[in-house]
Amino acid sequence: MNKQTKIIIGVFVCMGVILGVTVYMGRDDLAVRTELNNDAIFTIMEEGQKVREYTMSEIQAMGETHFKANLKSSGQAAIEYTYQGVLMKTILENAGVNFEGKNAAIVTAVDGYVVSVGMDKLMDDENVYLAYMREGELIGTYEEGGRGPYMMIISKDQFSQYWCKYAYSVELQ
Ligand SMILES: Nc1nc2c(c(=O)[nH]1)N[C@H]1C(S)=C(S)[C@@H](COP(=O)(O)O)O[C@H]1N2
Ligand SMILES: [Mo]
Repeated sequence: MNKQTKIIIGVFVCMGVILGVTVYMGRDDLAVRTELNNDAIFTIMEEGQKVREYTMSEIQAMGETHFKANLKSSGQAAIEYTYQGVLMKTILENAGVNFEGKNAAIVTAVDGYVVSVGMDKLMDDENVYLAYMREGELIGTYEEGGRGPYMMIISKDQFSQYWCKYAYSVELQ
């Protein structure tokens, strides 16, 4: 084997090792990301107290639906996306909170954004959802540059300013 052949083989071996390491690390990342998303907690409050905490698979099991909604970011045309999530009222009912005499659902986000959704909208069978997937992909955490892991969507709204990205809790008031 001459020197040139040895160098060429050496280069290929190095490339193979680098590729292997990259793929291995990428797979690790994906596992961690999937776990972080599934571990993502959504909290139900009542009278200022935590009453339930749900993981993504617990929420999913309550009755996942596909629905369409128009995302209208400022300065851009509306885009219709298909989302996956569960009706917000279903989650509240599952937690067993009291709906009587309540006027609105208050949804709170990690960036301090707070949205109030009136009972008429909340009780609609096809309007207010807690979503975690868009076009078949996880919405993603704030840290990942996503809009979730949970996002409250008012699908019948023409504009999306009253949606709540990075939503972490809900309470009836
Ligand atoms: N937590 C949180 N939710 C939010 C906002 C926000 O700043 N923080 N902005 C609102 C606005 S103005 C819009 S248009 C939609 C979509 O925001 P995006 O354009 O950043 O996707 O999210 C809404 N929900
Ligand atoms: Mo907006």
